Amino acid sequence: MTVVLFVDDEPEVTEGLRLALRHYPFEVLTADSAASALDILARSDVNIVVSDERMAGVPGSAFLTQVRRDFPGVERMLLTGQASVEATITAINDAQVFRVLTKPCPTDTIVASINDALDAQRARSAAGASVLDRERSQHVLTTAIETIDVVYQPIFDGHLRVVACEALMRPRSPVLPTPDVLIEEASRLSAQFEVDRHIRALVGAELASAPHAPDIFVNVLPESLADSVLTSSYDPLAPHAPGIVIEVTERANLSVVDELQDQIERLRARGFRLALDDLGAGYAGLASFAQLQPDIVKFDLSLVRDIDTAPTKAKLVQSMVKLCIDMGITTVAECIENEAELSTLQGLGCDLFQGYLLGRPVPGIPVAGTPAPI
Ligand code: G
Ligand code: MN
Repeated sequence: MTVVLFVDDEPEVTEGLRLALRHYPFEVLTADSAASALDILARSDVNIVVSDERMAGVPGSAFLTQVRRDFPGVERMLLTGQASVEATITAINDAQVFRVLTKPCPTDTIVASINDALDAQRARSAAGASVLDRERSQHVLTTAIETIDVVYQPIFDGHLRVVACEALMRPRSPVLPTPDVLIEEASRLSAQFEVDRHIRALVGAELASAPHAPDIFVNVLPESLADSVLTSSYDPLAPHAPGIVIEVTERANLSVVDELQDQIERLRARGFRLALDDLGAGYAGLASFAQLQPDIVKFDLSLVRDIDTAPTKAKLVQSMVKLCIDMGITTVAECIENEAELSTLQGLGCDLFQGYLLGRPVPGIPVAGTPAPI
């Protein structure tokens, strides 16, 4: 229950208020001086103090200033017959009262003012809590991002030699332990840039000491496509751009990216190539295809799995391979797990191959030209 403390040196006034509010859901406390009011505040959980100005001893505005300092969670209002300008200024500037009311004050006005003050109090504490919560979450996320390791999965050409690899993040955070949960949390906090910049920094640092590096495919979240750092000369991957393929998943809704076409042009101008990841996963597929105009497409696991025994998948891949040949686009089949899938995909004319059959993601950039272990 809301507790309201009325402070007035005339007992008729506080009794009148107690009577007026008896049918409202407020617990009414009264005090006849600032001193006894402070005593009550120290002992009870009061939500709102409503004080007279002219009282023997301490004036109401000075008393409310003290309340603000000593009991900052308690809302304050002044209820006065003759407020001087000075008293009102003190009440507003120093006591930061929620409202100044004049006597005689209709019960409705008092009740409405109490309710408004309570609403304001709740809104403030919710905002305070959410700022705190946000800061805490952001700290957890930043700490988790710092734990990220990057591993590299080799990608092979038709002769099964390494021509590229995909950089994949592996968070080591106990709180955000997988890429999916880490990305979800980053999205909730609109911190996708932070994740992707960190990964690019790790890849850039690793590339600086990898003289025989193949091309590197780096996943970026769709929101990060809009990151101006990505297209700047100081991005950690900028010096390596001709050897970098930026992967954007087909699952992405690219409409979240403002000025997508301009940004894509900037990426290309820097020398990056673009890959459409997870094609066939059944999301925005062809729309993303048209928007991104990729240099490379990667066929999703759902198309690759059991393609040797699934004629419809084989037909789909075959026609997409044909389309990609027509458009000068390189095709990659990913998530290949057995030789039957591999030989079917080779037969259908895919250009490049990736999957556990040929190589798992491991630390360190592989050397270009390394043969597959099969
Ligand atoms: O969406 P994207 O293609 O970027 O996801 C790559 C993920 O797929 C990585 O987490 C990687 O470890 C996983 N992956 C790589 N090769 C295989 C595979 O052969 N089978 C399966 N199931 N997953 C794979
Ligand atoms: Mn990928």
